[in-house]
Amino acid sequence: MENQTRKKRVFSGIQPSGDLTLGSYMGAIKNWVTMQDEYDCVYCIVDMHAITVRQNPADLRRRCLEQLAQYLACGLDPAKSILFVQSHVPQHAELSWILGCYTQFGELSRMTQFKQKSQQHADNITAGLFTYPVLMAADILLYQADYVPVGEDQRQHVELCRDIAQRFNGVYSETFVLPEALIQRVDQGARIMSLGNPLSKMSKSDPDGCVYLMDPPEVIQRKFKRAVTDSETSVRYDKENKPGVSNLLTIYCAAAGKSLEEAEAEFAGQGYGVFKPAVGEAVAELLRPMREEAARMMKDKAYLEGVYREGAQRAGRLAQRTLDKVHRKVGFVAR
Ligand code: ATP
Ligand code: LTN
Repeated sequence: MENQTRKKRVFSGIQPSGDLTLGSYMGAIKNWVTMQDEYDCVYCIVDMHAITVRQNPADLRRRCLEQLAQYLACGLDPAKSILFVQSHVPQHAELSWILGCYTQFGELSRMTQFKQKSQQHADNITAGLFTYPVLMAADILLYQADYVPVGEDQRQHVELCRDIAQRFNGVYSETFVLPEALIQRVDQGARIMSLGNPLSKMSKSDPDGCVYLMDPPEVIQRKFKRAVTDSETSVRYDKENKPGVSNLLTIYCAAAGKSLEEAEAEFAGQGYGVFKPAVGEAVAELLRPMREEAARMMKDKAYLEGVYREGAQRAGRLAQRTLDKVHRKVGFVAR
């Protein structure tokens, strides 16, 4: 009965490893907001994932709170969804240990993000960085999530999570729901590229080429005017030969709610001198209300505390149910 009436569950999270970017908004958060009405959503600030690379403690603490304010300003609503901080719910770490015993070394070695991050942080390749995807699997499986809305870069981690869940279910019996990654359409921001280097992903830990949700309009305009394009003049989508312009078109479409055809028609015959400021303007207008609302929220620390405390309590109850089940299955003595 419970299963028939239960809404599908959604889980996702973002690391407070830097300020939120236009990439994380278009690739993930925008989807999270619209899913709230139809699904039972759980959204997390994954601070335990953030420490897989070295963080300054004061910055990490500040960014966690700012990220919550920005989640709320983007339209995540604590009356509809559970919003919480990962380290406040210890079941994540507990399940992660157990799942690590059902994950192969070889599987983790193949993860693209691990390979990239261990190159970027060659002097500090920790066990945490290596087992990062196991903790992510625990995040998702604790809540029996059906869907995981993420950007394209996270598809591989969700696939691994499914494999781990399937393996565990196979060894014991049906324990975990098998989650599915939900990825935006490409022209709506599945993968926003850096403005400085359109061949690499816009990433919050790489400030060059990043637009932050909290950037004021003049900064946004400056960043778009400087965006790398090509030596032609025509505004058309061609990812192979015109990666910079194609990325700007994607951003424009996602920000202004237009299709690629509409956008190409709008800028037909116009050069980049018209196109780039128009993209900047669309993005500045999209972000303006969020920036203002987040700044207001940051002044009300008591409200933010109330939101994350209540979120942790609700999340903890759901998580414990799954963890109890897992303890029984693996053969731990009941406490
Ligand atoms: P870091 O630089 O610390 O790795 P990041 O900027 O890549 O961080 P994440 O915290 O890894 O951001 O990602 C948050 C969410 O936003 C994830 O679902 C991710 O897939 C998505 N996302 C991040 N960057 C982009 C992007 N450039 N385009 C589309 N989606 C993105
Ligand atoms: N690995 C993700 C962040 C993340 C996540 C999750 C996303 C941690 N746990 C659970 C979805 C579901 C990233 O780097 N963006």
